[in-house]
Amino acid sequence: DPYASDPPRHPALKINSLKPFNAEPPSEILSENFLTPNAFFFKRNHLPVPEVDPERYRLEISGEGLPKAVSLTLEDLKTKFPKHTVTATLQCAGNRRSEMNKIKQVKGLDWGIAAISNAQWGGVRLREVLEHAGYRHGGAAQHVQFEGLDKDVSGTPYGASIPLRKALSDDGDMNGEELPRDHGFPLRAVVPGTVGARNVKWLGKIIVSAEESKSHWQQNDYKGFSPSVDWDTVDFKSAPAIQELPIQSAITEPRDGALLERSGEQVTVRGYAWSGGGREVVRVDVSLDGGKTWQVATLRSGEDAPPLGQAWAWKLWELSAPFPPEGEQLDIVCKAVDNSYNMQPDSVAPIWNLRGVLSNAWHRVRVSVKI
Ligand code: MTE
Ligand code: MO
Repeated sequence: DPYASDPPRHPALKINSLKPFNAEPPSEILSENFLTPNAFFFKRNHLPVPEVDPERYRLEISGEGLPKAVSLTLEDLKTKFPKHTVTATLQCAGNRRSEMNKIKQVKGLDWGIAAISNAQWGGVRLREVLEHAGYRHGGAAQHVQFEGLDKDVSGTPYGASIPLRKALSDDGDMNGEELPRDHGFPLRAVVPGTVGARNVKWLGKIIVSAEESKSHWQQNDYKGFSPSVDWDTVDFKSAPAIQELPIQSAITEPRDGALLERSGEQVTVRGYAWSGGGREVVRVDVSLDGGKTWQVATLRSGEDAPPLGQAWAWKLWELSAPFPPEGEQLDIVCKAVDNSYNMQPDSVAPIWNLRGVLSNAWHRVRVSVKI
């Protein structure tokens, strides 16, 4: 069993697939912590978790614009470069796929609303590593390809790439703890504002290139299509690889189907909101009546206001309001707005796509109210 040496995991995680291991935390955990504790951070593995000996680990860097291939040890990375930290939210392209599945079957893991988490990552800047390796601008280089140390049965590693100009940072710790095995020990690429899939874990190779990664996940997966495209007509070459993700928000509390006590109290709704590409969430609207009337939620960001275009971390939000005077049901809805005034679409069907990615419609939960 190639998965026999996978690490132990927290029993509270909701498992979507055991081998490879894919799991999300209970949604309340997300809104309880600005920084998601590592044990609860969602886990998305395509392959077995590799066992990497930190003593023998090497990061190999090569390609376009580099005078020669360079190989760095963990010690090199820790001693030759300044340490940087960045708080960045990671979201899988397939977060909330289960809502698309309800419209029409899609292919992929049936994620709920918690294939998203937030961490403070500590490590070295990719740009500084490339400069150390002697990278010179001006050639044909357009992309930075990443290769993981996790391999399928044919020996093909997980791979992805990002545009060269996005090449910002890669990292060695997570929330101040050693990077856990599930999250890429000993080194992963952290690409703030960019879809989870490009944040390559167990990073073994960096290749500066005129071309995108040739990997299956860059070329024939993680792309968006029209609702009219099906598996007979899909042409993966016709769509760009997902990099930045669209504006997103969801309700973490109460849960769909919950029973709330009226007892003269207020109803409290909590959730998360985040946008890709460093765009900052500036507002979250919440409705208790299915979208007829709206109230503005309070945003709780864990940090000082980020510089323009560098809002990498999510915002948690909360709305406390009196129960509507009548009714035994609340139809709670949320939608977020980012600083480009991008907003979420109101329903799932018009954004449905065969891979179930980019699922960011208004999030709705229906709860019962006990008189
Ligand atoms: N990197 C490697 N080497 N192998 C993988 O399977 N999965 C990707 C990305 N990096 C993956 C990888 C995907 S699709 C996502 S969403 C994120 O890692 C998940 O990161 P996490 O498990 O730390 O939450
Ligand atoms: Mo993902």
